[in-house]
Amino acid sequence: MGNETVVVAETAGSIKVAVVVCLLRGQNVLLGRRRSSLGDSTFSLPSGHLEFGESFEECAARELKEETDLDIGKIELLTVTNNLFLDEAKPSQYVAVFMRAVLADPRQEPQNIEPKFCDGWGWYEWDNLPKPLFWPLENAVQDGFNPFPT
Ligand code: 8DG
Ligand code: MG
Repeated sequence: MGNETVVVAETAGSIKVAVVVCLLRGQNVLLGRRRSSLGDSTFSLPSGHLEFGESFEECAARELKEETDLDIGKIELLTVTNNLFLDEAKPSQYVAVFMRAVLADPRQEPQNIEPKFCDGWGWYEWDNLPKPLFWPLENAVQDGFNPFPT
């Protein structure tokens, strides 16, 4: 019994918080094709890990800047999802905090700052999203998630 507890503790992964940015411009949302051990080649929203002391808004602005060089204007909290990645060498669980944001300057275009992690950024219509989507995003869409104001 005691040994089992130790095994579980060693193999169980960590729980992390990811902030996911739904950057909206008109009817479009910003997506990029991932280069990652998690969801390689799938389309996902810009996202990253919450750092100690950060607000969700600060994290979203920082991650977007680091990955696209874009600057956020208005930003608000949308929803959270709970995602288990069990197929990895080290299983992990992500609490994904979805934020909705618009650009400070709508004329600004995304740059692919981290080409090792992303093939490039593009604007896509919500009703015509590219495939395949990163599975946590696909799940959210299947559950009726829509970042556009109603
Ligand atoms: P960082 O180390 O630079 O902070 O993070 P990152 O390297 O930019 O991480 P990321 O993979 O871009 O995003 C963090 C994680 O967020 C990702 O590995 C899995 C998790 N995640 C979810 N749901 C979603 C989602 O819907 N979209 C995206 N992009 N990531 C998500 O749990
Ligand atoms: Mg990222």
